[in-house]
Amino acid sequence: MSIAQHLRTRLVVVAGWLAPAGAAAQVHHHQAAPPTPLDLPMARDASGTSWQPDTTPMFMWQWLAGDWAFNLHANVYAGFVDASSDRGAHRFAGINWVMFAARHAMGDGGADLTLRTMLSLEPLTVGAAGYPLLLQTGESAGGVPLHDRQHPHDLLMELAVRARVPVADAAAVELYVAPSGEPAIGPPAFPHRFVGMFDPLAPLGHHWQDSTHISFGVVTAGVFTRRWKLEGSWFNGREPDEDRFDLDLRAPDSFAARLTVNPTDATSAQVSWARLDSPEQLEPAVAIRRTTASAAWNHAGELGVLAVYGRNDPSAGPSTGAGLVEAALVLAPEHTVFGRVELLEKTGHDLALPAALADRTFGMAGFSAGYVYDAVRLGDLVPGIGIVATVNAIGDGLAPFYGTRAPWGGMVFVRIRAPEM
Ligand SMILES: [Cu+2]
Repeated sequence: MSIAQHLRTRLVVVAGWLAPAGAAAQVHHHQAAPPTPLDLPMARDASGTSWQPDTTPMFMWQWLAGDWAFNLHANVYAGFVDASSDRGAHRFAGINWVMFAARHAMGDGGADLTLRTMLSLEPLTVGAAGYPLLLQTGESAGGVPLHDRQHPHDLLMELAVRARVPVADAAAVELYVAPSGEPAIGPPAFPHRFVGMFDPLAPLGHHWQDSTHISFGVVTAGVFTRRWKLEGSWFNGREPDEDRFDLDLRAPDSFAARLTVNPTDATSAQVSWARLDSPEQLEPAVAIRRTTASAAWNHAGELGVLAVYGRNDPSAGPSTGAGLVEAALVLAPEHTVFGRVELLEKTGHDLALPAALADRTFGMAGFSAGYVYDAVRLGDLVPGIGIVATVNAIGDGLAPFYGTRAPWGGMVFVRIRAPEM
């Protein structure tokens, strides 16, 4: 072997040894996003501290600057909402949120720190009385409980700091502190789920499932591996008040616990339990125990399905439950169809029926289908146009208040979102 050949062999061996470090340095030089604890995929991050399947597509703009990664997500709908029946109405409405996150590595061990805020202009574009949505309930306007309207989100939907620190080869801890944020209850909140990227309208059962996604004062601590996470939250359980521009901070009075499991890259499931001490401003003496279970599946970023069941057991009045199955199917980058089925119970009190019916429970169903066309070829900003229609089914007990057993509603809209990464 010549000296040149010998040297070349040595160089190849040395290069082999150096390759991992060299590759990492090169990636660093080209500004990769900071590493995540346990190498968790970024796509798993959903609203608050919740998880979704790793195969869920990420709709966002990302910048890297220094050791920081900045993400901006947006979903902005504007359109005409219509609801039939004696309790229906119609109006133009803007349904929207943007989310900005900055993530930074802490040390060399894979720990990271995330600052995140989520904002909505719905207080201006939906208005205090909300948009028409048949059988919807929850929160209030003018001191009166809202019914058949969806309340606006607050301006400051989230203002949060999250730290994740590996504590062993396969385990890490997480701490989330949020003046406005989401405690560990339920699946990812509806506006941030895969179907929520296409369907602007809120689920009728979200006050049984994930309505706590805007809570003013949340501390969550969790421990996780690559496949499961166990979390506990201590938080202010009071729902947002009618002033949608401020932070409704109160002393934490409520607790939640959640176990999330992602057994495969395409699946995520959770069970959670919460005690909301005094969620309703108009009924401060009533506490609610909430139990939820959900499972999500996303096939290759093209088909997403989520099922959730939530149950409220109040300290006064009957217990009620709400089930939901929703799905979105991306037929081609431009064409998406979606649907949602809800089966649930609400009380006469929820629906603001006459006092004699307050403690009576009414069954109801909602069947929604929709389509969105996205102009994906335009690049960095994806405008779209879409439609969603819902038919509800109600029983003889409720029909007199609606004048029909099958009230319907829907929305035609334009929509702007971030491109898929
Ligand atoms: Cu709500």
